[in-house]
Amino acid sequence: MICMERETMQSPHQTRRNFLTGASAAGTLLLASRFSAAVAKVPGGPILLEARPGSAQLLETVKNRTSIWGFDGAVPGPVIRVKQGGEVWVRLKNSLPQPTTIHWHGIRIDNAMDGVAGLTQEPVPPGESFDYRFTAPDAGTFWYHPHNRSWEQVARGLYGTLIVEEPDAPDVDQDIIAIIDDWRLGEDGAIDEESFGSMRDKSHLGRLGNILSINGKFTGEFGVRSGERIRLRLINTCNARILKLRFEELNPYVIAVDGQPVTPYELDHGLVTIAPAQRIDFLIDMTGAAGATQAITEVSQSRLVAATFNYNQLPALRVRTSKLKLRDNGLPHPDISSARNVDLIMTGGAMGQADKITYKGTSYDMRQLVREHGMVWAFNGNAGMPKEPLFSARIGESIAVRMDNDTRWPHAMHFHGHHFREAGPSAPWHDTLLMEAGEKRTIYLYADNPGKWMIHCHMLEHQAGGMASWFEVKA
Ligand SMILES: [Cu+2]
Repeated sequence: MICMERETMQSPHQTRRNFLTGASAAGTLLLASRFSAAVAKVPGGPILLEARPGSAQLLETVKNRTSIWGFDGAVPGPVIRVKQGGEVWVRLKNSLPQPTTIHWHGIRIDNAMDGVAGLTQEPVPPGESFDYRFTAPDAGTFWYHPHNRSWEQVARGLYGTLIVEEPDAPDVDQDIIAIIDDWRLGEDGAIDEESFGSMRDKSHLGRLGNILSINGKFTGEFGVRSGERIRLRLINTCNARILKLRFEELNPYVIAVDGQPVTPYELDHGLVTIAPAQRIDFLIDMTGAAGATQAITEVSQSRLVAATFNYNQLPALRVRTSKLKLRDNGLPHPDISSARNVDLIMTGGAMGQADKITYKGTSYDMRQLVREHGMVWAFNGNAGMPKEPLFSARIGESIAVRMDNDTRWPHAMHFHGHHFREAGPSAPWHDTLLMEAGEKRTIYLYADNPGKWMIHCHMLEHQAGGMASWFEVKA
């Protein structure tokens, strides 16, 4: 039994004033197409992506730009687009002061290209390069980020969007990406580096920021015309914050979850929850009047404007009446009736019950483990990447993972290389599933991608604090 003071949603750095500073709506008009620099490409060769220091204007009221790490020095990094079934070829150059990798989140990828340091590749040392080359089987919204010290590297701004385009482009007027992140900044705009990897963050809710950003800016403003149909791709790149967004006066349809199409549905009271690493694609018919403004607010902490849609003065277009359903990616379904059961029991964390936890083959009581190794969570009684996989599957085997969140905290469970679903005819595919405190959920996975695949909590401090394992799919 470990007792720590319960984390409130307010960290010491997280005053309301600070938070509001980051969310004021006044700002320059940004069009979707201007969000990201074009990718640098060698003709007939790879896209060049350099992980390096840069800066971003994250605070509206402070002149200081924030020193960040970003792909091509920017946050977010360049948008990478590829046609479904097409090849992504990226040459990562590491100009950071520490080793790094790129993980292509949600892509059912060739194992050697999955970018997990220590499992699928050695991390790329400073000054060196690594080629990622793979095909993207599923159309949808994905993202990329390092998988080495991700609790620090993602928090410093290393991430970007990977869009796999449908062969027949959906009939929309604008395709808007909204990457939402939170940052822990000081009054001068500098990233709070002292608290990286702090035991308090690890054992509680993870590193929550005091500033929101949308597409690397303190405000997201989108110009629209009345009657337009918009595809909005929301991506949560926060280390740990579960975003709760409310669409004010907007009527969005969810059309995809974690990159995979769903039968379109409306939001309940315009509210949506997006856990770290999750993506949701929306279809929105913009029915406001010319000159109007509509907003998306973030309500997990206080009511903050996350994005605004500013209607221009052009005459309204006729609003489309048709529903838009994206074409299914045709993922092979797990066989629920014959699936083999595997248990995944999460324990630990502040106020968690855990008798003994094994770490690198040695058994510890929890206080000792925290003190000596900074580990505080376990899957099936084991903290950190174990030598043996959580399970081993044959290709073509269906696995039922019975997840039991026996902790006082939520977790965003991510499986690599595969999508999975719960039972039920309309259960969506996921690559990341939010498990509330005390919740039990069974997910079904069809093992069809050979290799060693990580399973972890995508609250990156929880991952660093022990919530990491792997499974193997054997040919
Ligand atoms: Cu977690």
